[in-house]
Amino acid sequence: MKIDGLEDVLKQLEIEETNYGASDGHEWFGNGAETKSVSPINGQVIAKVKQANKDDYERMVKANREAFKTWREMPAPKRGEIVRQFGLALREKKDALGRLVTIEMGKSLQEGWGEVQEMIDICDYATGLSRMLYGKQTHSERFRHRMYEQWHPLGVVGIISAFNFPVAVWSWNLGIALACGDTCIWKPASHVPLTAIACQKILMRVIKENDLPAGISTLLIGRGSEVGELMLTDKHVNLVSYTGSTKIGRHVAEEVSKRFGKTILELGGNNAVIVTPHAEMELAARAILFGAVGTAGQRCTSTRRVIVEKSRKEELIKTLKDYYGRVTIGNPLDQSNLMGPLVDTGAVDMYLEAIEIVKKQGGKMLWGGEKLDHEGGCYVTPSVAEVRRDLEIVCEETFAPLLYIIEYSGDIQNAIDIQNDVPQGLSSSIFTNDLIESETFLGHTGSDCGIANVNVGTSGAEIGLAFGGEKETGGGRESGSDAWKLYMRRQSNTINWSGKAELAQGIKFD
Ligand code: UN1
Repeated sequence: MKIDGLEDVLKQLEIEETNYGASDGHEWFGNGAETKSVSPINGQVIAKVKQANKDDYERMVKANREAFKTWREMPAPKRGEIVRQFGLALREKKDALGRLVTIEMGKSLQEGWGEVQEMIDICDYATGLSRMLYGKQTHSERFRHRMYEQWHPLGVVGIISAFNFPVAVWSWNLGIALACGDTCIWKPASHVPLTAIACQKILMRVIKENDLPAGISTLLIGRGSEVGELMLTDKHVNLVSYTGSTKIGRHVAEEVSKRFGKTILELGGNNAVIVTPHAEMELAARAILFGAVGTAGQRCTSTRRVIVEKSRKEELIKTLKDYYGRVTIGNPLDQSNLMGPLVDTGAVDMYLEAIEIVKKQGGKMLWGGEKLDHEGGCYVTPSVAEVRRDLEIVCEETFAPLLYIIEYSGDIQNAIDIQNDVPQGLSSSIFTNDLIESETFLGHTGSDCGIANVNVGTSGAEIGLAFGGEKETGGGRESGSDAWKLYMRRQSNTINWSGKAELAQGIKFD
């Protein structure tokens, strides 16, 4: 099988047969080992990349630090204007970049385009934000004193992104960080170097057109154990924003905290949908289907568990079975397919292994879970299992289209308790038309997740609110609301214009 339109996509995005994987924003280089980008669609090598080594890393962080000196002094709305131009450039390349996301990572073309749209949205958001970096002021207890807080640029932001959202997660961090006056260094996941190179090239055009220095945004494709590790221990990287597994996230937190650096952690989820006696079944089933099967179950927000009230269980299983039966699996560039491949053969093995563990632990597989041999790619069928809530594997995040159905009975609080009884706390949903049930779910004894939705699925959040979760999900927040504050340095200021010395708390020291 051939990947349709591949040459054209690569040409539009200026991807060569062999590419450099390191860029300081002006030039390309890469003195590390060569790597290949392989498409999960058919196992084809798309292009090669010369990765960065330790010296390249040093060169880049130096450029980042140097650029920070001028970038932080540029008025915020002018920085916002640069981000706006990046958003315009992305609009021009939306089709090609969305296709490359699909080719390199395997998500459906609709989702590939959706991801680029998420980038455009965050650029618009960050442009507006650049005029809204508000600090609070309050009244002093002292005569003719003024107190206010202001937000200063923080420094260099290290962005380590995951394979499943190869471009959007970077842009959430980049857009906000640039508006805030920081400079950025990006280490993408090793599966998806080409989308990162394409993004950097689009951004470099804007940097060039505006005569900006190198180091505003740098790209570092290289092994985590080599260059990623340097970023964690480097005191010049003020904030590390990491998206990925809880296991690596713990290591990132430890290393960066050792030097009192800041972190934003977006780690694993184990997201549940609660279906109550008052749920609209069609609505719930559609959301569950997209949540569990969309992106082949490889979102941190993917629906992993459905907690359904006893009397609705058979109806739910029947509706889901009908929906799953209509899921078309195959080349994700073909828009008639809803599900593409998993990211690589390792992911397929991990998925099949998880299914064996479910069976061994006493779960009942209802359908799916086969490996498909067609097209030389990493295709599987999505699966559903009925399980007890306390199965060990149910408490883990299996990054694949494996959905657990768990029954509850009695009060809604029972369902919420099951939902909260896992180590992760990213996203959650309830399907109900009952006010008491939905308010209980959203209340203090309700969902303990960073995201809690009513009649909306667990995945597919918009950029306007803060994105992230609690517990082993890491506690970080990115994207909208006031997440920008994490990318800045807060300063509290007191100004005395009384001409007299007066101490707070009424202390006399004469
Ligand atoms: C991720 O899977 O790392 O809410 C991010 C969503 C997307 C982002 C997912 N907007 O599903």
